[in-house]
Amino acid sequence: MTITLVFMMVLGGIFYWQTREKSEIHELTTTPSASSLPARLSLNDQFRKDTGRNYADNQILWLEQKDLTGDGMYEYVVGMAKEREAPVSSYQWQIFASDGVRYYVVYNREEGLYQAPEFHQQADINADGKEEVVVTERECGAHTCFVEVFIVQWNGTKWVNLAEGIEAFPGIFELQDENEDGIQEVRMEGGLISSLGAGLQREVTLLYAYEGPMKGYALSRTEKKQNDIYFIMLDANEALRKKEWVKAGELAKMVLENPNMTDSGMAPERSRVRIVSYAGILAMISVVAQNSDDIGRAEQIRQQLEQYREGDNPYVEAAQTLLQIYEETKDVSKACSAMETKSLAGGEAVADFFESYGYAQERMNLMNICPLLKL
Ligand SMILES: [Ca+2]
Ligand SMILES: [Ca+2]
Repeated sequence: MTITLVFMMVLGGIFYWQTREKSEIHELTTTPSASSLPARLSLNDQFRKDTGRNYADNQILWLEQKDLTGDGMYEYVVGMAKEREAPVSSYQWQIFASDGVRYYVVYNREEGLYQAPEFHQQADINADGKEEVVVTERECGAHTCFVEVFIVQWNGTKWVNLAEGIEAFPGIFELQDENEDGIQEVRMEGGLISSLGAGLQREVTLLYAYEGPMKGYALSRTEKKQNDIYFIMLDANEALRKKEWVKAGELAKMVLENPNMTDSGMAPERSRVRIVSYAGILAMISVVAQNSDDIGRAEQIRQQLEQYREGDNPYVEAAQTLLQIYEETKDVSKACSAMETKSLAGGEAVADFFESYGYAQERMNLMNICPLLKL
């Protein structure tokens, strides 16, 4: 790529010199006077002239000029470093519009801006015929940064942020047109706080779709990464609560078949045996919920759990209780409730999956060990 470019520049240079030697050399012998040249202001100079602002070049982080309102007059979008006051710098970004006489600020963001705002694009990203300005702000705490999204447009009456409330940590922001209908969706990837005290976490992707001028961009989907048995177990539990038996069964099976799957390596052996054997229980519930006669398959899973009868793990015993009550009553809710009562009999310390949880760690309420309606 670079080599091609250099080659083309060399070729262009040779061509220029040949042309210049043949025809242009005489015309260029006199230099036009500076006053006869049209004023060629840089964008920064034009901006300063139009707005009457005295921002120094090195204060201006980015500057864009475009007709965002469709009235034939261009607007300015500018990101600036405000006065740098030790030990923190502060920033600002603004939209300037003209009333035909002068330029004035129509949108201003400066409060709490201690990181440089990032300009992404100005285009009609939601295919409503209006231009949007896309900017992200970043706010950082001790361990993590939050990214806030601004998709600002002139809606004909006022300047509005269509992405009001879209914020994520650490927040990788992206626009994408997933279903190729010409309307861009907002994709935020994040979910991880980088401090040890935060505990086991997983990446989460939040997708926001455009839902018209009133609602703007709204959350349409959450994708949670499934790369650790702990989180897959939580998802299997949630699926059972929603009576999604097949999905729950598949997730629980994933844990049983990949008992060492961990993203962080943080789960100690004590936690691992608890997580896997509890997932076995969820698999058993899923089996009999789908087919009340399939006690044989449930028993197979229970036997498989015997290998996790270690230390004080209560879930192998609980699986046995579940199956025993189920065989007696043929009622999965009853069996599930009885199991919960038994595995929780000794309190949280008995049923907990981790000896300690991080402050940002997803957790299941221990009252939901039985994910079915309690009887
Ligand atoms: Ca305009
Ligand atoms: Ca638009």
